[in-house]
Amino acid sequence: MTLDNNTIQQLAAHLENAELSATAVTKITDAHPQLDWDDAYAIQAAIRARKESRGHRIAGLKAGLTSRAKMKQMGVETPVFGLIFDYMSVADGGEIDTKKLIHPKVEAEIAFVLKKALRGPGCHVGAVLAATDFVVPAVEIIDSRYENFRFDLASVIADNTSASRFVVGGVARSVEGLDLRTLGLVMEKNGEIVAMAAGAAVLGHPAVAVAALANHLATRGEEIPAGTFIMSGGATEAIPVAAGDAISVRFQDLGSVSMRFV
Ligand code: 0L1
Ligand code: MG
Repeated sequence: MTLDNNTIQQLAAHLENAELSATAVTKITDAHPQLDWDDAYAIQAAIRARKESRGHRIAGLKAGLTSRAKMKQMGVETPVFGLIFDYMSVADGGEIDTKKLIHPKVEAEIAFVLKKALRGPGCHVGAVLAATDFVVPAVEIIDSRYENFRFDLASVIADNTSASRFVVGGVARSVEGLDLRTLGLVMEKNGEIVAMAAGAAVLGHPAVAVAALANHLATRGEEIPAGTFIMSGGATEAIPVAAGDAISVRFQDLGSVSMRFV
């Protein structure tokens, strides 16, 4: 860690205010070039504490930057992990108010719900599948608080990995008999296909992203508790959306997820 607690709290307030007022800011490493990943996760934890002190609750966890397409799009090489809060949930087929967001993008993701806790180190695909209650199709709406989505990994971790909204739809399915690597998905924006992928786009198997999250939490002495909802990361690149757009994603074997931006 390179930052003192006062600076961590100030940066958490700065980034959370940017989120809540839908105002873009410059990446925080411009003013704090020495900021490391421990500082960044400490800022993320301080944002969590701010939200919980106002009565919000964690709704799940997320892995981000887990597909080649996303890594290439953002010019990075490593997954990141973030927090999903209750107020970010939008019903399937629901409306998302773009006035509350800066520059939203959508990502199609396979989400896991655990029936058993997962603890690293050494967590792997087999352990994740054995601990999974069911998978569901989801769309994450990311909204980096940084101008023009211009950031480095430390800045984006501190910004809670751009978490903004999420929509769960389709059907919940046990992983038994499902091959999550070959499970295909097609995203349409206003009726036109804008992205296609298979589950293997996420680190070879979406359960690898969940294992990576468990192994990341183990370095902090934490686990993923039973019952946790986890978004495994966008299989495609992120697609920009604006008021008037309708998004629908069809997932093989899992049904579809849709939403409108107003
Ligand atoms: O969920 C994600 O993959 C987003 C990670 C943060 C980077 C971004 O805003 O694109
Ligand atoms: Mg995502």
